Amino acid sequence: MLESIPLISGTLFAAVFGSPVAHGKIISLDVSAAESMPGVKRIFTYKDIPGKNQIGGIVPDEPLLAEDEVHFDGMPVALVVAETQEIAHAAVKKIKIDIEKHTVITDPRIAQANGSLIVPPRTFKMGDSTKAFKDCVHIFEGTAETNGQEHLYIETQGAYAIPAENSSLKVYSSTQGPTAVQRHMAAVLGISMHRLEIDTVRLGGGFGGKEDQATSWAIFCALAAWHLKKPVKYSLHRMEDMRMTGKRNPYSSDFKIGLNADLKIIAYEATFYQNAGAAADLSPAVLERTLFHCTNSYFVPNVSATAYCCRTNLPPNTAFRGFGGPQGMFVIEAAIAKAADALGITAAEIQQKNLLNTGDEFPYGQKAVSEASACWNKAVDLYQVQKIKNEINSFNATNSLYKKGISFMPICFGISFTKILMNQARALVHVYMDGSVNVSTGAVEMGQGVNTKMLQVAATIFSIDTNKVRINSTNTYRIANTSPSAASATADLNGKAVQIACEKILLRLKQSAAEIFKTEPAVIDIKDERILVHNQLTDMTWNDLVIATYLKRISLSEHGHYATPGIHFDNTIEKGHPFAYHVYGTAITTVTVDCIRGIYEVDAVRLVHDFGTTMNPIIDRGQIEGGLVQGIGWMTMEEIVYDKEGKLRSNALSTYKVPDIYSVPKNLDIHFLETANDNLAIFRSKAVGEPPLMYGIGTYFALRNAIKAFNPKTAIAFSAPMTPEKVLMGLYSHMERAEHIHKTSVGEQLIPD
Ligand code: LUZ
Ligand code: MOS
Repeated sequence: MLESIPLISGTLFAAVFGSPVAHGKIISLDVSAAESMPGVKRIFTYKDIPGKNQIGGIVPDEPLLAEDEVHFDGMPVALVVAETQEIAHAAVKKIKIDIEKHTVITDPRIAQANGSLIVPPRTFKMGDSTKAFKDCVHIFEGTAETNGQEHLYIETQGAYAIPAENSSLKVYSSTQGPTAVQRHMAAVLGISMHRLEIDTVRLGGGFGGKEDQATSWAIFCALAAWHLKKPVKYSLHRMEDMRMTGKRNPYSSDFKIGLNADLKIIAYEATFYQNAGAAADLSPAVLERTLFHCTNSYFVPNVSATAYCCRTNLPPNTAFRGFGGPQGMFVIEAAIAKAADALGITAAEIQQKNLLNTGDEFPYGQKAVSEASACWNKAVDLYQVQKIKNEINSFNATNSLYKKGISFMPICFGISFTKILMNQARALVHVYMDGSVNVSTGAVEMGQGVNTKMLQVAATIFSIDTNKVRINSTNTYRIANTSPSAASATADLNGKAVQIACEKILLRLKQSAAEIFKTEPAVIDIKDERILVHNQLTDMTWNDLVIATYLKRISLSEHGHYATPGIHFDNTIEKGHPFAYHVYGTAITTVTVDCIRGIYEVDAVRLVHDFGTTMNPIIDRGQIEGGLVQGIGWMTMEEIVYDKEGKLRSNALSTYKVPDIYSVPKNLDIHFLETANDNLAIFRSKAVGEPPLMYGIGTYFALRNAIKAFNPKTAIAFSAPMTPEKVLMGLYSHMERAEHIHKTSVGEQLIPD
């Protein structure tokens, strides 16, 4: 987005000096050499902050600029402002700092053992798991690990701050949450929010990485612009962005699962150690969603799940598509896989028997309106699963260097911000006298297509051509107190606000037409820009009615407000009805593993997804495709590596592998399960942003099954991502298999088709 905003001449450029040490006490900071470089305008430290040096959203534990301690490698210490971006970066290298090093903790379990928690632990409980385990025939315990994930939005973090009239600022920010930027900027500058116009045109991707973490970069620009009275821009270099910003929270977890003789899961216990990094950021909320989704798509009558938000010396980890949900789901899928291994059956047998039914209770008290079995059964029939299984079995029986694996991945994701108050949105709709319509909402377009959906809502309510509607940038002067575009809920919340505003204007237009036709508003309709009376076409068009209404001095503008009804949650008892509805689906994944090299391909992902009644199949399909591939990346190749000193080793795209076109499943089938249940989705078109990421978990378990086909005794740990290195180790954890390879006969099919 920043690239599309023309630069004002005289614009200065910023760059941050980040701590070279992950934990320590600052003894001295010397910026003199940097400050005297030609082209450097000024260097700012925390001492230059007019208001509060604090940007923590949930917990006030995050200074904008370090004062006397540093808590992660790359933590901002000073801000350089220069005539060019190159000079700013060169000056950063001339800053000298002396730090007394303290112990660096990167492991959440060590942090927890040291009592280093950001918020007190939370426990979700239903039934009595301790008692229920006594009735279980089969009990299995284990651990599971999921690593972090780099957001890798194509557009890095950045902002452009421009001094405006009367001690105010206009700040273009690549943020999912313009209000979060405005609120923290006001506090740091010590001014009121009404002086800060944050404007967001569209982002080159967010994925959660700009829900909270866009704020600091916008404030850096604003701080410099405020002091220097000049426009200041900062678009991070990719390596700055990777080093200084937080990622998906890694988790280390323990599980215990108990089944009865019929393979019903009777009891489940889990302990989640969340690696939050050096500050709270959104981690306490992410932690909560892990608990909400700890039983995924299954009904378990006795559950006890505890989660620890552990402070470590990594950059503060944050929201990432799924927001802790995927981390929780991976653990119960690992528990089921472990049980299936021990019982000599497929995980699918256990999964299928335990799918949620309508009326079943989640551990947090809400009752399910479930499409879990509908999605699963449809997938089994539509994709002829028995045939796929037979093909895999015969392939595996006749190939020893390649093995195939299959998995099922049912998903269930709750739609609404888990913080009830965030489930509100507003829209401002103007109908101009020429019949064109301008819509502003709190929704931020970041490639997910929300602006197109907002446009569809307005055009549908008015029954006018979409060319008549324009969606504005997201701007804090037009729409106030917005929730971030997050939680898959943006189209629902803002779409409903657009709907409310448009319906109010529509009613006035109908009243106006009724006066003209000397009848009742109830018999007036607008269809395809024509006015109907008693379902009879008239000569009057949309444009005629608009101008006639304006001439009667009737308002053609409206501000709509929507707050999701019926949701509540009491966190003193951890029970309530926090979600407007749930989204369901099932993915069937098949993979082929090269058993010499450890590399693999995803042959096919065939899924059935609960869209409700989609309002835009092209956008929704795009969300499924993107989410799935992003989930496959998280589960297979994307490996974040911090060393013991807390330094990011996977700090560029040469050392951090993300999915490319070759990682996309060779075959991708998406079936739209159309469900017509009344729900709180906009036009009953269910939220689609985050849920598909979790289908990627299926790839992990399909790979594990392929490894088992080669080496049934493999001791492979539940540790994602399943990189080719881990696959190789899994394949050869028993050396007798090497002999098997030598026996491969000439002429055997080496390359699968
Ligand atoms: N952000 C947030 C989210 O602040 N609260 C949530 O519940 C949430 N869920 C998913 C993604 N982002
Ligand atoms: Mo998000 S993880 O919906 O910002």
